[in-house]
Amino acid sequence: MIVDGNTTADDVKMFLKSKEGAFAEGKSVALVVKKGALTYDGKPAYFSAGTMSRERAIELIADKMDGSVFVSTTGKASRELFEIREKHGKSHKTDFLTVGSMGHASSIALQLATELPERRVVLIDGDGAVVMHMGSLLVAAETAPKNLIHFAINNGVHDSVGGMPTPAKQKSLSDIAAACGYGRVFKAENEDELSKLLDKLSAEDSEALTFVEVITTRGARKDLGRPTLTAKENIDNFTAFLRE
Ligand SMILES: Cc1ncc(C[n+]2csc(CCOP(=O)(O)OP(=O)(O)O)c2C)c(N)n1
Repeated sequence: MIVDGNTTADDVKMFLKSKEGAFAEGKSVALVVKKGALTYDGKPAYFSAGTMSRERAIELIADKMDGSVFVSTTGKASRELFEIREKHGKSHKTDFLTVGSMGHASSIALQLATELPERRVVLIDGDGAVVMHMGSLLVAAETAPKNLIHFAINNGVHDSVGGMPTPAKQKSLSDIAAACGYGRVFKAENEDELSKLLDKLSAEDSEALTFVEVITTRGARKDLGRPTLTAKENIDNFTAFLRE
């Protein structure tokens, strides 16, 4: 069934009723929902105390942590990192963009940091992604590679897919990371704080697994594009870079 702006709740109910036989036989039934078919009159409660955009935060992290191995989370964060590299004339080979598997960037970065103790691994995560696989925080804290810096961009929403609030709104991810056992935890609420913290982190040899919660605004540039390299090209270039 195709659901569009003219479909009523009764149409859907009747359709599902007509498929009871198929359900009883264990068959699959599909409802395809057209863009714009669903509306919502309620007002979500947003939290965003931030003044800096996610893209600016990622630009600062990419710039000041230059020379690191990067892993970025699913969605617009990875698209922004890709465009930042283009803008700065930098190679994409240092960056693993986690396509599709939201929440897994942290486990990918953890394993990389464990396997590559001589390299600094920078993880750019999202609050929705942290919430989705929060157990990974405990695993990371137990493994505790001191060459991993876990940045969690907290805009309070699933920005990449329409901006629905995440359960992380008004919760402190940095407090949660500390409670999970991360060795060092920071929170940057604006560009100045992030910039100063990055200067400190980039200049030192880290002694502990580090978590940085970065508070940002919601939303992205209207003209944000998509990576022009395929996921296969990304992984091929990235693995070649790791072997260098
Ligand atoms: C397992 C899985 N569930 C859902 C999605 C769809 N999805 C892609 S990005 C995203 C939102 C990510 O939210 P957050 O981590 O807060 O980052 P933001 O988009 O706010 O930068 C969702 C739900 C997905 N790719 N994979």
